[in-house]
Amino acid sequence: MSETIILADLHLREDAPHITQHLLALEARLLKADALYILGDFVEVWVGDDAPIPTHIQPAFDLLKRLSDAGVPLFFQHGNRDFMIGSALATRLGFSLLPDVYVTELYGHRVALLHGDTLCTDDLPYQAMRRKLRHPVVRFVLRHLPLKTRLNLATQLRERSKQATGQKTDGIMDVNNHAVSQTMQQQGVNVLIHGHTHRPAIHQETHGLRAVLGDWEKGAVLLSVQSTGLSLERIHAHDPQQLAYEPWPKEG
Ligand SMILES: [Mn+2]
Repeated sequence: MSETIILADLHLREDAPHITQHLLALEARLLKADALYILGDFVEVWVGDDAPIPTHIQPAFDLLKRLSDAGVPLFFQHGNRDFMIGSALATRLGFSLLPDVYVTELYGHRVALLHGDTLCTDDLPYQAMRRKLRHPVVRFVLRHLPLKTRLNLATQLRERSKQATGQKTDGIMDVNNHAVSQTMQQQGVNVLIHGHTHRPAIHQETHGLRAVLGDWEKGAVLLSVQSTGLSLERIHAHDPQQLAYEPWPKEG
């Protein structure tokens, strides 16, 4: 079986070695994949390619390097946690950095890939902060701050985000239906794949399918894209469980 594997939201971090293990357990399957796409928030925090990689997540990066060395095409999209991942790391590990919205053709079907935070338009304070942090001038300044300052800033931002998230309703933190329709129409696709919300599912939308990845707390969550359709799976201790399956929508 030929498949392209898509994942997101591992939130790899020093105090969660089990997540690194979920990824390492997938190595044999990933080596056989046509390509691997990571749709952001691969790591919980990233303050720059010059920062030391924590011991417990280093093996995850070593795995990416082994995959690219073996010739598996690797693609990476920024999430809100790891938007500081840069071309230095991309070169070191052998992955391509994709733009925030990326349209590609998989097995003859056009699909749009994105992290997903830009679809959560009901969360106005988040969107305002995102615009500030992603501004080219701000990013330039951030990149040139001393490592220690960047680490302190990252801790503060995470604390603020945790507090804010606790006060928001479920609906506000999910995608906005209008933003989904608009993105699918603008990109001319009937399949949209994203992460960020940690609500794994495949939805039937007005313009086609929306596949949502999940976090990795209870096992690896991946979308296997095949010539026949899309399979959303959770894999824990080598035991795969299919969460959802949909054939490709008819081209219309
Ligand atoms: Mn996210």
